[in-house]
Amino acid sequence: MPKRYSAILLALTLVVAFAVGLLIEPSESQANPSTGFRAEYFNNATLQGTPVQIVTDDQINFNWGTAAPRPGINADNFSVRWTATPNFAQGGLYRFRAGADDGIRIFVDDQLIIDSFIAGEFRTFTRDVTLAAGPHTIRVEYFELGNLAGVLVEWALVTAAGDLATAVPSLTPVPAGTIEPTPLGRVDALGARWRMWRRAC
Ligand SMILES: [Ca+2]
Ligand SMILES: [Ca+2]
Repeated sequence: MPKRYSAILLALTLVVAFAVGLLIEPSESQANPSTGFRAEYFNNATLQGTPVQIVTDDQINFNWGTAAPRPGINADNFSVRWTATPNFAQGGLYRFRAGADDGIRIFVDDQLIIDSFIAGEFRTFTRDVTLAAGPHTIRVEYFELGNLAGVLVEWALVTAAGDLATAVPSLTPVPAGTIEPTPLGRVDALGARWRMWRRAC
């Protein structure tokens, strides 16, 4: 093939590759609904009774160590129910990822999609769910029995090309003065598992 045609072919290939690249560009994570999550905190591990506090959490991304999640909430034996109804602008396959110490279960439109509402060290879960465009209610129930506590939930659209949209929420800021110092080794242990998980996903 003459050199000139090779150059044109290469240029065309690059243009097409660029256009395809634009099409499969990861969409933004929806781990952070614009309205945040309604968060109900209970001073028992079973979501029983009236919540002690109802607040808005921007994200579900907490690494509490051995500290209490909020002033007035137990460091052990507490539970939280987060609810949000974000609008999914695009229908398709969504990948939900979660990690928790201790127990977690996640409902999408009242359908249980991740179920590990049992005591245990930090562990991770992934579940793919097909969602039509429009609002869907996400409900996350979590409990902490003792020792370390942390929870992370995020989801992202799996694109047509099979790529997973990047879903890396930043750490939710913790109000100053609400978290007591935590033994470093314990935090590091949870943090290391956290980082391993983030790399693995
Ligand atoms: Ca604890
Ligand atoms: Ca725990």
